[in-house]
Amino acid sequence: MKNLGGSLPVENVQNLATKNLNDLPLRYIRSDLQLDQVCADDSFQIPVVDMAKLGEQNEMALLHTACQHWGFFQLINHGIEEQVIENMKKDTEEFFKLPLEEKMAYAQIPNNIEGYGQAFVVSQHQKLDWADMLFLLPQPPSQRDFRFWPKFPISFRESLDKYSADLQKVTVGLLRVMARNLKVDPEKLGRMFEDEGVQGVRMNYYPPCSQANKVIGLTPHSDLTGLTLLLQVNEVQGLQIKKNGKWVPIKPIPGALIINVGDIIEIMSNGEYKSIEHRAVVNPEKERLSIAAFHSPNMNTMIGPLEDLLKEKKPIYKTINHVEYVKLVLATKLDGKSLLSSMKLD
Ligand SMILES: O=C(O)CCC(=O)C(=O)O
Repeated sequence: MKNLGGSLPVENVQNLATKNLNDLPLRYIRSDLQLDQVCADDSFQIPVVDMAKLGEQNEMALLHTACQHWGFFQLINHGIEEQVIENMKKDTEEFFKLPLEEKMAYAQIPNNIEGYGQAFVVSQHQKLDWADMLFLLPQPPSQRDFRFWPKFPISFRESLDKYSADLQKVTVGLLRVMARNLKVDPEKLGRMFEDEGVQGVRMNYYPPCSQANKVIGLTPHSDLTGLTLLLQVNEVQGLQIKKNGKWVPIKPIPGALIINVGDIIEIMSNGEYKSIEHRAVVNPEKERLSIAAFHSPNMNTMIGPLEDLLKEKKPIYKTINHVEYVKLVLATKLDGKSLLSSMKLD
């Protein structure tokens, strides 16, 4: 993942938020977004899938429809020990509490996607998100770049190592069931994500903002990778997903992981599964933290519809190699589903 592109350095938002400015810098004012089109129906929620029951037909069918119609679901009984999750949450919170100078020791550098800063900034004029993040690539372990891995809190590296490996297993387990639902070879799909599969972990810190209704924590986007496993770190909600033209606020179930289909799985499933736009809004009084783990197949995998699916249907997406795909991702401003459109065949 080195030398394929990076993000431009921008002001630290956590620091900016402490200044309590009356006039926010213009780059954060998001008059370009419709921040208010939020679904008012509280009962409208994403499906809940029980991983312990995925051997049963009913639960498999629930997973299938969740991927087809929502692109999002909450996963309960995923089998990751509570302590592993708690350690990861605690160490992420501790990292963002460090003084700015200490965090800046892990700042992004040119032409590299890892590190502390803001992702997907490709121009000096681009609007910015009200958040900072730390992005690391824990999988495959041979590719780890420890320059960006915090040394403090002292347990951070061990916590991430364990959390990352456990998430990878859950991902592969889910993909095998998805493959059976799609009637493609589960072993083949599983191995693409298991053998040298790529995992990026993004720890998000959204500071409070007194003018929260004018800014956005994370620009609307669909995930450019395969499958995302998201963990809500503290009690403050903020994730919203787009459904029927409205933004639906997600209420995380304690202990559950929020899973979403990314662009690569939409492409591999030849459009059967949907990679859905989502965004994060900011709270006026409280900070919010989340940890998103993005899973992609290994770098030798061709990104395109799975061969098994093309026996009966025509491809609706192009096939390109993974390195080209990553280059395309890094040259693109995070913007709705623009990358997926550029992968569409006419
Ligand atoms: O903070 C959230 O809930 C969403 C995070 C997310 O979508 C991302 O990091 O890509």
